[in-house]
Amino acid sequence: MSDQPVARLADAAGAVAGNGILDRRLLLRQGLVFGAMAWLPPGAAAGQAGSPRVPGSSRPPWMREPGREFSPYGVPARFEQETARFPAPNRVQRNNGASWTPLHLLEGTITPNGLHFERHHNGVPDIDPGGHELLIHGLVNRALAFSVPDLLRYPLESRTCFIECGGNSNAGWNRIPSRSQAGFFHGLVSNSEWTGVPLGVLLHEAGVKPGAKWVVAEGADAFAMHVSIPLAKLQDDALLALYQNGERLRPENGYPMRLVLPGWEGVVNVKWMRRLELTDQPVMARNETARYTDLMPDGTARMFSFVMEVKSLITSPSSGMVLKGGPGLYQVTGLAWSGRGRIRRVEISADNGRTWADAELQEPVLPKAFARFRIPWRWSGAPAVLKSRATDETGNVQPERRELIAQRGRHGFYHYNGIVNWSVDENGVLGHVYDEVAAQQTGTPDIDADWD
Ligand SMILES: Nc1nc2c(c(=O)[nH]1)N[C@H]1C(S)=C(S)[C@@H](COP(=O)(O)O)O[C@H]1N2
Ligand SMILES: [Mo]
Repeated sequence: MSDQPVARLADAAGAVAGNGILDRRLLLRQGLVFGAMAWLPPGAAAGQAGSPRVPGSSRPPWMREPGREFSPYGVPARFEQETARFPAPNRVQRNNGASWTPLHLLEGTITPNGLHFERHHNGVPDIDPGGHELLIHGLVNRALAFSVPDLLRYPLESRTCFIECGGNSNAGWNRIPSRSQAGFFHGLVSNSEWTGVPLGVLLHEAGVKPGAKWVVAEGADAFAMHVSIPLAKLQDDALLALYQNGERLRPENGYPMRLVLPGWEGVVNVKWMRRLELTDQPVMARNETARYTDLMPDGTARMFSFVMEVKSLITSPSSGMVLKGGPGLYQVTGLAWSGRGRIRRVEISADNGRTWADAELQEPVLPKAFARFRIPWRWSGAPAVLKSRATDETGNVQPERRELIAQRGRHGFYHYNGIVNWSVDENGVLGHVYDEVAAQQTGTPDIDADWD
């Protein structure tokens, strides 16, 4: 490493937690040299270690002939093929399953549409919007049907929020730490700007009858997926989304229309929406009884646990990566989100939770949406354990895995939001570890990686 002078500067600026965690404000100053990616402080003399090579007389091939022509719809660079979803169909029925967002390969906070995670119970329907309508009926003054052109006449609104499957990260319940990369362990969550008609507007138009408390939402897929949703949520901040990050919804994510219920578990964000029936009680569908309930330590099952609790994940460096530059400065970055509102704080530890320091949160920090955090870290070359811990604006703090297990027992399957530990060995290789090997004593069988 050629960053000795800079490393001394950082030392002088002061570590703020054990094992090399540095003040987040150093990110805002210029002059830090991170790992292998060197950039020069302004005004630094050329020829210094780490300075960019001055382009010479030999031009690369792409400068010697005109580039290719325009294209109607862009695709990623051919060198980025590995930035892809990780699909895992069900062993029994191939159209049932999920594909994970490669969170560890992405930056910023918005998930590109082609990489939004997928969870289908019976495949992606090929819906012709010309032959599709949404029906609102049941306890309403007048039943209404809306085609796509009907809906597009309403004033549209946008909300940036995450959608997270209740089964996301459920390998965290296993006795043996998952070896998957961060996104393929925690990537049943994605974050988009959704645009559509606020549900409250459509319900108002239909006229809600007294006594209506629930709405049964049904999709137009071959599973006819349906769930019960409290009416109040639909009147609060729910959208009937038609657009995703500026373009019409992708078929995988609900084309031509889907429910978006900010902060609530994936399953109630019904895709390919065809029917909303207002009722006085829940319908007790498969996906709110046999699935998406939480077996508690006392043997009872928690139902209708809609809100996705506060959570965070270091996306880089993370499991499977290598600190290629050897000992020196690195940027620790990741995502935090909460179904209860804004992320207030993300703390980072490099010494397995003994000491913590606040990471920088990238503005704007939106409610019920991904927040990006960053902090500089000087890796000494010795083994380390990196953790991130998020707190939301309601004061809820992401629990350690052992705290989550103490609360919820060992029969959990959904709603895993425990703190994640990435280990770093003396070769700079990142892995996943649990704090306590003791959790192995219970004799509970491992959960197979699964989605419902
Ligand atoms: N109609 C329908 N809606 C559905 C599903 C489905 O299989 N059919 N899966 C649900 C589940 S379990 C999740 S986690 C989310 C996933 O949304 P996505 O595929 O856009 O990521 O959609 C929900 N809505
Ligand atoms: Mo889900």
